[in-house]
Amino acid sequence: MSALIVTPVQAANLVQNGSFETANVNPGASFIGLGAGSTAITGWTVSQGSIDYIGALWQASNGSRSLDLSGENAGGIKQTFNTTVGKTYRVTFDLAGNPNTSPTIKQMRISAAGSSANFSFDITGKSTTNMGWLSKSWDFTANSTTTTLEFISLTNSFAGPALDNVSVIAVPEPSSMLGLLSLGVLGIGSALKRQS
Ligand SMILES: [Ca+2]
Repeated sequence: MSALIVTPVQAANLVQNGSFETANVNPGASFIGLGAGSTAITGWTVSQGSIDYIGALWQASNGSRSLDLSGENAGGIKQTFNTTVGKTYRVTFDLAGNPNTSPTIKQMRISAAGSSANFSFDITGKSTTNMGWLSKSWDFTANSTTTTLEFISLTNSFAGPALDNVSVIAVPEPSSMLGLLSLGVLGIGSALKRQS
């Protein structure tokens, strides 16, 4: 066989501070409420209402800090990063819900580049030490050289969807996937030729 070694390339996370670990405030063992316009969490802006920046109040999915997207009402958070027009990007994030208070079903919306999707989380059986974090993903196609990714709560209370561990990576284009596929076919073809 030919010595074609394909090294997996770790795609760069386009979002900074996606785990919400860095900020100029410290939620410590509890939490801190942040209102619309706040940029206290590095790289992120509170986009509407208010959110709670959660410290050791409950178990984060990654690191030691996470968010409740409903602070005193339905809040939101956003970040803008560079993108390539026409390219598809995959957002992954971890979703749970404030387990302390109703409603039982927490709802949120993710949006970028003019499209959006809704997600929900059921806190039944969950607690601050058993949050039940779920990994979610959603794809969008960029229509500008910069894209704003936003997560908003659709739960208008003080106990909403919990968010952590956000990343955005460029999805490999179909053409490059085809390229890899044809390389594989060529490899098999030449291997067969050598056998015969
Ligand atoms: Ca975190």
